Amino acid sequence: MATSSPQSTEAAVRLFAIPGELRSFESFDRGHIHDTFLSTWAQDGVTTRYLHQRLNQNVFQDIPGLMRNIERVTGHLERKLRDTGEQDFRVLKLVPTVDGRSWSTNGSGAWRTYEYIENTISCDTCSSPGDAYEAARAFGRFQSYLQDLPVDEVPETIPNFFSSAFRLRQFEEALAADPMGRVAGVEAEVRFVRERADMVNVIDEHLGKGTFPQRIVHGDTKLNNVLFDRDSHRAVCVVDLDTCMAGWTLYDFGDLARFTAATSAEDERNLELAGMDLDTYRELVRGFLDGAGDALTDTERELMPFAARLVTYTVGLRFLTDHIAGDTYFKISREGHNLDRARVQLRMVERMEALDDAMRVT
Ligand code: GN1
Ligand code: MG
Repeated sequence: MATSSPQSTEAAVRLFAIPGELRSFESFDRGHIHDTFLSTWAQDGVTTRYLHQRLNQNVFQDIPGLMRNIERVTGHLERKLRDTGEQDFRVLKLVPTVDGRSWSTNGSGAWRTYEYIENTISCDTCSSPGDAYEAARAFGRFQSYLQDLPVDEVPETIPNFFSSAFRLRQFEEALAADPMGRVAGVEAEVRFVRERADMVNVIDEHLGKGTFPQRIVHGDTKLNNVLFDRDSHRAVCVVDLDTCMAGWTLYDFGDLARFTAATSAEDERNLELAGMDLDTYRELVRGFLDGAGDALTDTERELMPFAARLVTYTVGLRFLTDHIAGDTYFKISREGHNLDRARVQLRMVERMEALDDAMRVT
């Protein structure tokens, strides 16, 4: 994706109906997919900030569908919180364009804008077990609020996004094509992945049999997708609604464990540091169950440790596939970045296998 110049970024920011005068804008480094910017506006002595994103159209080929989903989800959550009177949880608010739409395009791409939520912080690691609990409860609550929104109203915008079996097929295709000649350098990882290929069908089989239903999930439950109140460290908002669509409940729990219970950064190069922290994992279980309430069936509870392993395996597979395919999907900032990310995930899977008994949810 071409980078956007300051001029085109400014022009994009001005596509939105923001009152006041634009004072400044800066790049705001977030995630592996979109380009994010923060702008500051002044009106009557008050400054207000906004978050703008240039959407990655290589990853999201159906931008109207993506934005329609986000409108539906934020609208539903707003109504829900209004009806229940809960005031400790906030919903992302889209800022309309000057012609009243939720997104727009200019020469540099497709753009959307959110109100920036002040006095909050996002974290890449937990500063206490309480952070893990809070984040998990927030994602659990988020999912439970969406339970009564029919899944066909928030369809997949990236086909098969949550299907591990599909991810394995993409991996095998990349291996066979080997466009960069990188397969020879990842033999151990390929073996590791193939030895565990059986895992990928388990969830699809349950969904097929109807053991548990498809539900609308968040789909990217990294710790840094929760905003914490700066002072109290209570979780106040769940952000990054791009992958909020029809999926399986435990994907959210699994991805939460993958990222938040990790003992290292997602892209750590020293694999000695990679692994999973059991105490953090247990806080995540407790928080997610408290937040999701009775939404989970008994089978889903039993599958929580498996989901953690499967999602970690699947995201590892995606990073490895992208490394082999030539880094066309995830943004990278160094050579071998996707391979480093993949190796951390696979090491975590190994640790989770060893901890399987201890990870059980009783
Ligand atoms: C991507 O860009 P970010 O960090 O929000 C990806 C997720 C992965 C994650 C891995 C649309 O999310 O699925 O789990 O990277 N998002 C998409 O860190 O593919
Ligand atoms: Mg995301």
